[in-house]
Amino acid sequence: LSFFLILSFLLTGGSCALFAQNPLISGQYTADPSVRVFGDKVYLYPSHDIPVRPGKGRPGWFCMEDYHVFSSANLTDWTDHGVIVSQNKVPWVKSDTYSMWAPDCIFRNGKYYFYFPAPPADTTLGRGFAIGVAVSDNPAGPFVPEPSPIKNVKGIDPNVFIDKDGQAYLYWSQGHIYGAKLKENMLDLASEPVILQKLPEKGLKEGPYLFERNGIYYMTYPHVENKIERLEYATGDNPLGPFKMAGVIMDESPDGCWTNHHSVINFKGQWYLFYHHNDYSPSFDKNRSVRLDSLFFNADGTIRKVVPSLR
Ligand code: FUB
Repeated sequence: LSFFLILSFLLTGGSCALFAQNPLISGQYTADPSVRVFGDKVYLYPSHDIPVRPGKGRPGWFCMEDYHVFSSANLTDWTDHGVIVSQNKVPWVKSDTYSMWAPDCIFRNGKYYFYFPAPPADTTLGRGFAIGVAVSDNPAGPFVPEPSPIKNVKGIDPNVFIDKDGQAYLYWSQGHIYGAKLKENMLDLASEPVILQKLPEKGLKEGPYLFERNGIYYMTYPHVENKIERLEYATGDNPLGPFKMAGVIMDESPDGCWTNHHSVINFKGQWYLFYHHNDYSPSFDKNRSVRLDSLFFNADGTIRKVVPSLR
């Protein structure tokens, strides 16, 4: 094992992959991994891609009707805790759209808040996606959805960050990446949404994920300029920016999957990047599976590019 670790370390310029069991979950598709450390376990909140069937979803497009949560104490053995939220059990969601896209979850004041985007049934809320919250006493659920989506938020890919001073922020995407402060109740905005400044202007940016390390705020996001998404990051000294483009975390996939979507955690002193690829569905890139690789920083806080580990 140590021979392969040293070889991998040399071949990847230091960003060696410590896990060889990618993709992490078999038996169902998992995408858009939002991963959190709660207590001594890691919780994975992915989207749940399912194959399109007659009457279920739009051919050639993403199809998702619910969310599962998985947990692991060692990043190798994962327990599926089952469905935590489904489209036909959320009062405000248009229940036949199969568009339960990328979620996130966070802990505050004894409760777990699960954020998810979906098209609303109420047409006065406009076309496209709204973002709602479901609340639980336990990271594995049961989660109870709020009756309405968050006011003043239109878009997908919610991400929540709580700063050291206790202020919570919600990020989401709608072409650009938006951010706003959240109230203490974690259910309402506490400030007007702003487009985060100084991220690349051209090309779709989505899937924001913000984390802080040694006083640096890292805004990380998939960015597509030429058909396939690349994971990039920008840094700043404030959770709402302005940010400065700092580099690429993971290059575009060379073999097809046009989306990538990720999250970053520190677990037991090691940093990890969770992301997705269509490993179990090579001919259809909207049936994806979650992957994991170690993430390393340089002394100046820049991130070393991650080379995806192979199965
Ligand atoms: O999973 C559906 C969408 O694909 C997500 O919301 C995006 O981030 C992309 O991964």
